[in-house]
Formats: sequence, structure tokens, C-alpha cells
Amino acid sequence: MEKIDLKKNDLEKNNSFEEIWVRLKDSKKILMTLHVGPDGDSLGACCAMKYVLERIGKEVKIVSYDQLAENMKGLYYSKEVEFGKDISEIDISEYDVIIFLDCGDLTYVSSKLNQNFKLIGKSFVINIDHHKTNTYFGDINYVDFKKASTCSVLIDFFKEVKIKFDSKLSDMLLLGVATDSGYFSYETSEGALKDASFLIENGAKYVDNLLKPVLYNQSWGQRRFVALLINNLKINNKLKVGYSIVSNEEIKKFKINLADVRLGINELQFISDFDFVFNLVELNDIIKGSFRSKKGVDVSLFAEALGGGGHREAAAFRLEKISLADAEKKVLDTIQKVGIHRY
Ligand SMILES: [Mn+2]
Repeated sequence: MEKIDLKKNDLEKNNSFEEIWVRLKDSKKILMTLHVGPDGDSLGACCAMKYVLERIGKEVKIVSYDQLAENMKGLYYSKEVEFGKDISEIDISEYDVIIFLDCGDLTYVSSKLNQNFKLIGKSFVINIDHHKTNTYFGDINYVDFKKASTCSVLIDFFKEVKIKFDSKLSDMLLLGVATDSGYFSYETSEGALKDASFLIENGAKYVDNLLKPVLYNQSWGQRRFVALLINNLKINNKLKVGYSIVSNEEIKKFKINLADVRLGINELQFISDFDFVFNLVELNDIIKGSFRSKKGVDVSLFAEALGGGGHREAAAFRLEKISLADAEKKVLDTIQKVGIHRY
């Protein structure tokens, strides 16, 4: 197996923050959508952007087909989003600009449409993100994959265009910074801590507006899902991989949604007994798979071979019309075939 060249941080492909800001100032109506199975970074970044744009008199709408994870539903700024509405149901030609935040490519945009979202020529597209696999699908783009979160990229953006940080803006941005760094436990944590410190100086309340309403506020179903992932773990000693499989029936019992499921894998990466880990979660007619690396195994190669993508440390894929038993075999066979590559 050939060693695949990892993409460099292509900052030279980026447009400038100034160009993005000029474009936004020149427009009246702006549309955003949370991404598939929205997380804290998606919510925090979109709400922060909306808040900043409304302060300069813009009309801004945020939609999300998928619901938030249970523990994020109570956040005071989540009411800025119209849930249950898909971007494909909106006449996007009415908007001067669509901003995609935290979307690596157009498959992140809508779980209703999955891969079939067509944008070209309908509206001007701004893409701001931190995913390494970002496809630069916007008319203008700014991607910095060294950042812990899209909210961290927005901190740089807002600083450069001289936006005033108040406590509300800082709270919303801190949500993305904290959740996308696993509450300051992933490899990106040192940058995330600096961002957090800046936001706290500008009025964010980490304990009252983040830890208490989000981290300490998970439903029993969310935690039972994590417990089941840990309980169902199997280890393949030959491949040094741990994996966990959860069926549709079990998911239904816990009353959790796609956003909850997306977060579960994070809890498996702190276990020392294997070099990388994946899960397979059955959601109606699809099986959602996620990888997390430990000990330097590049898991993006496995996800890509299974039709998905992501980062070296974290990657995902989906399998359709296949049983859990066949999916397990398929993933293990794929790992075997691709082989273990370390970064
Ligand atoms: Mn993110």
C-alpha cells in the first residue's frame, strides 16, 4: 500500500477575512444552516455569526433539518435556529449570500438530501471551516485546519475586522471551542485553551453558561448510549483495534438522535487497550461508522476506503443496506486490506 500524502494546510488557497467581510457588508439577506447532526461548534459558530451580522443591520436566517443533541436544546441562543427546516426547502435565490460554517463539504449540509445538494449558480457561497478534508466548495473560502474549532477561526475573523466581543458573542464562541476540543482534552487543546481564555476575558461564563447547561446536563439516554458503547466493546488483538456495535433497537430505547450518536465515539478514545477504535451504530436504514485514532494510526485511510472521510485522528463513514454483522466484517476486512499507517 502506497503511503498517501497528507494535504498541507492550504492557507494560500484562502480568501482574506477582509474580502469575506466586504462581501457580507454588501449583502442584505444572509442564510446559514447547521450541519448534519449538529454539534456545539456548528451551533456556536452559526449563532455567533448571526449575532454579529444582525448588529450591523443584516437579515439573517439559520435553519437545521436535524435536531440538536439533547443537552444543547436548552441553550439560550438555540432559539435563533429554525429546526426541522431543511435548506433545500428554502428558495435560496432570495438570499444574497449563504454562509457554510463547519461543513467540510456539501455532504455535511443536509441529512435530508445527503449528497445531492446543488448550489452552483443559485447564490453566493462563503465557506469558513476547520476540517482538513474541506473541498473549498465556496465562491470564497477560509479554512484553517490547525484550529480546534470553526468558532476559533471566527475569533480570528472577528478580531481582524474589529468586531467588539461582548459576553453573548463570547459565550456562543466558547461553546464551539470547548466542545470541539473535547472540553480541552484533544490534541488541539492548547490552542483551544488560549481561545477560551480570550473569550472568558471578554465575558464568557464557562461554568454557568457552558459546563452546567451542556456538559452536566446530558440525558440518561445519552449516557446509557455511551455506557453501552463501552460495554459492547470488542478488541481485535491482531489489528490492535477496539470496536463497538449498537443496534437500532437499542438506540430507540435511549430516545437519542443523530447528533447524540455523533458524539458517542469520543468517549472511546481514552481507553488504552488498543491503537484505534471505531463504532458502528445502526440508524434506521443506514449504519453510521466513526473512527478515532490513538497512538498515531491514520484512521482517515480506513474511512476513505469505506466511502467516507475526515481527519487522521477522527474520521467517519456510512454504510447502506447491510446488516450489522456484514458491516463488522466489511470494516475489519477493509482495515486489514488498507493496513496500519502511522502519522
Ligand atoms: Mn467543528
